[in-house]
Amino acid sequence: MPPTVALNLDQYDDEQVRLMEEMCIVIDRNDRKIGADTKKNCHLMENINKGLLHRAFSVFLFNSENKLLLQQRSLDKITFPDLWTNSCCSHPLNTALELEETEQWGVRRAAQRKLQHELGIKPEQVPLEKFVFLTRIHYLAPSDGTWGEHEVDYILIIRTDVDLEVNPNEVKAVQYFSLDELKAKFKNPGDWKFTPWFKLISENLLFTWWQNLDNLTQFKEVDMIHKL
Ligand code: DMA
Ligand code: MN
Repeated sequence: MPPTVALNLDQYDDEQVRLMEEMCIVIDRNDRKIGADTKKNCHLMENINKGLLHRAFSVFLFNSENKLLLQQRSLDKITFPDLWTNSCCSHPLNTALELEETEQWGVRRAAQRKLQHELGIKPEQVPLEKFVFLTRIHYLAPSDGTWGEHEVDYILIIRTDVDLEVNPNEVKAVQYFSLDELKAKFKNPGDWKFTPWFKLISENLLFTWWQNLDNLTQFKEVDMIHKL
């Protein structure tokens, strides 16, 4: 066995290193809590390869013209830097408020918290009741040799016009896309690269939801976990 190389975080942004100490919710394949661990441990491929799985959420924010807000992750992000992705993603933390499973209140609170942190959206503009929870997605995706994702990802849709004040430590750029514009961008990405989860969700589920934004409840699968 080769000796384990100590992980050196000095090369990364200080604030992003600090956020690696957040406590994520560790779950089993049925999304039942079995513990808690740091964001850092949850995102090391070494642990993911042993099965470590955590809870996450993905927000798809549409404006009143049915355009989807995309963000480009900042170069400071430790996982998946510089990639284009859905409006906002992160993790509910291991706190009483964000652990609450009834009506997905915990995940909704985490979404509201991170929309403010990453995009400067005031909580009043994204009330908890306004998120539509559709389904959960279980996926695994490496970022580089060291880091990756292995999550059960709660899909939250919200339709509302918001004011943005982007946090440059999190987000490099934002852009709204119509469905046709995004399809065209996927076909002709130029120098754009997309996160694996955004590609997976787009290819499998997103376009159907997008075409039915007025009737989303038919796609609610509260007990389902898609394995993508
Ligand atoms: C993690 O997102 C969640 C998903 C669904 C990939 P992230 O890396 O943007 O989390 P954070 O913003 O907390 O770093
Ligand atoms: Mn994660």
